Amino acid sequence: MTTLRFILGDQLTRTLSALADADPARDVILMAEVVEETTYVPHHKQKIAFVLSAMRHFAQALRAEGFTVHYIALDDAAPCPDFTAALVRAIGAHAPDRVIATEPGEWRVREMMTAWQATLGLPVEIRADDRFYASVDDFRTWAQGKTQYRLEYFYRDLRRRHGILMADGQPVGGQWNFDADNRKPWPKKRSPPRRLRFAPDAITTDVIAFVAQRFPDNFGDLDDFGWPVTRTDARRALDAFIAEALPSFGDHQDAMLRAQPFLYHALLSPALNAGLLTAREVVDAAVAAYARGDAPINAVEGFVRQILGWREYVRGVYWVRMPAYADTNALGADRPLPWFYWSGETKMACVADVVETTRRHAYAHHIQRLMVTGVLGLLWGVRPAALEEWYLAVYADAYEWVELPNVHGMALYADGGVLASKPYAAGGGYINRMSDYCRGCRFDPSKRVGEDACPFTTLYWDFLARNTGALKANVRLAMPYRTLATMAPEDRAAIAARADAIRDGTVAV
Ligand code: FAD
Ligand code: DLZ
Ligand code: SF4
Repeated sequence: MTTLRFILGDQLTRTLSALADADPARDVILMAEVVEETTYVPHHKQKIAFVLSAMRHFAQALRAEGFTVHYIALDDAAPCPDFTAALVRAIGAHAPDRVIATEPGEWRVREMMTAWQATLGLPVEIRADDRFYASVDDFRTWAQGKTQYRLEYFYRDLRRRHGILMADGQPVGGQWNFDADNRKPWPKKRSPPRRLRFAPDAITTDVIAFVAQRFPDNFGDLDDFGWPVTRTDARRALDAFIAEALPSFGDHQDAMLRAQPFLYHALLSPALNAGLLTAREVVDAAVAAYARGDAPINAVEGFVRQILGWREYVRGVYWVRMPAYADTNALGADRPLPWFYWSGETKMACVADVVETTRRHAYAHHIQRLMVTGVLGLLWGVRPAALEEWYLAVYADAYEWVELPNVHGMALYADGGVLASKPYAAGGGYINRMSDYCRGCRFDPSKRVGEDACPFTTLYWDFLARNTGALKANVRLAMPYRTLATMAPEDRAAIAARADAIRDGTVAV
């Protein structure tokens, strides 16, 4: 009896459920580079190169174990349009008795998978993706009856359930959350540490050349490609992060520095989301560093919270709320995405830097994604789907299960508060406090009107004014609404006029 096991590009984990009982003597493994996956959004060139190279390396490792791998490459004479066509082709070649797959990371692909059994005419078993601490059913049970979900309680439940950073039923260090210690700006004169990057090997070099030729007009550079594309290199990246960056991860988690995107961040999300690392081994490595006394609690708790907390939480929100989640637009935002998100041509020093970093590395760290390009989209009133497409395209770690809740819920508040208790809206003052961007910018973060007023600051006050109906009752926004109420009508009119001019392009920003 031959079983065909279909492994997708973000399922490159040897312990994946679809491979759990795989037998090299009988089974065939299918992997397919397909047109639809490489084009359903205009992916960054590095994202495509990362996924294809990691897939090719994973196939090579399976073959070395003795498996038959049916690998369809995009540069084959006859590439496949989509996953279903790849499956049809492999079924024709190997006449399997059944197909086994692991549930995918995107609603779009799940719809496709659900149709397979009927269209292919043979049994298709879709197994749960057990690479997460919480199953979708666990999250559903936790979320039952709640109209708003809050990370903190979900995270505490997972800490207790899995005994992570717990001692005698209490959180290690005496508190659940060390966020208050983790908001330090970057210290003057400190240089960021050198970070481990990986030179492309022969497979990656081939893929990079192919991507450059096949996707010449896609956003992004390939020159600085340095992502780990094998499990061995991903483990090296994890070890290097734990040794060199984790101890200071907490302190400067929210800091931003011009032309320095990595700071003490892990740079592990592409490897984690593609399956080269598991969440458990990353969390275990951080907790072990704490146990050895190699990293302080604020760093380790802050890091664990990102993975055991946020990563699990956004996945739960995605699967429990989709497909309706993507269609909500609580603030009625309807503006197109400003062109400078792609071109980087803007006088706003912060935005120009984040777009440039994104272009060079298919990466920006969390606060850059949230408080620069995310908040600007919120304040500008960009239509959620337009900003979501940008985020899904430009980051090497972007799959819809993780991108959508972060953009739709966290950055844009388009879900009306399911994920966040208030919009992350902020004027230029926040960026000025947490970065060195404003020092080299032609705008002044403290000004809301006038030629040199910071667009973030103008748009922030305009955002509050425009959304008074939807937001004024939110107690967490009481203070800014009180300030807004003290502004003279002519000041408010001047803010609204400048905000309109910024959005319409009459004033160049
Ligand atoms: P670190 O800052 O070092 O954090 C460690 C790990 O924690 C990350 O590798 C990641 O796995 C996890 N993590 C941290 N924050 C989050 C979060 N909010 N949601 C889920 N996991 C988290 N992350 C993605 O993996 N893919 C995305 O498409 C994505 N889109 C985002 C869009 C927006 C608007 C925002 C605000 C955040 C987004 N994030 C996304 C979350 C976060 O920005 C990235 O996970 C992080 O920047 C990856 O870099 P790192 O590995 O250096 O992370
Ligand atoms: C992101 C991506 C890209 C660019 N290309 C492929 C591909 O050719 N083949 C493949 O199996 N997966 C690819 N992926 C990842 C898929 O988009 C991802 O597996 C699905 O969206 C499900 O999460
Ligand atoms: Fe960004 Fe405003 Fe600061 Fe310029 S002044 S860097 S636009 S926050």
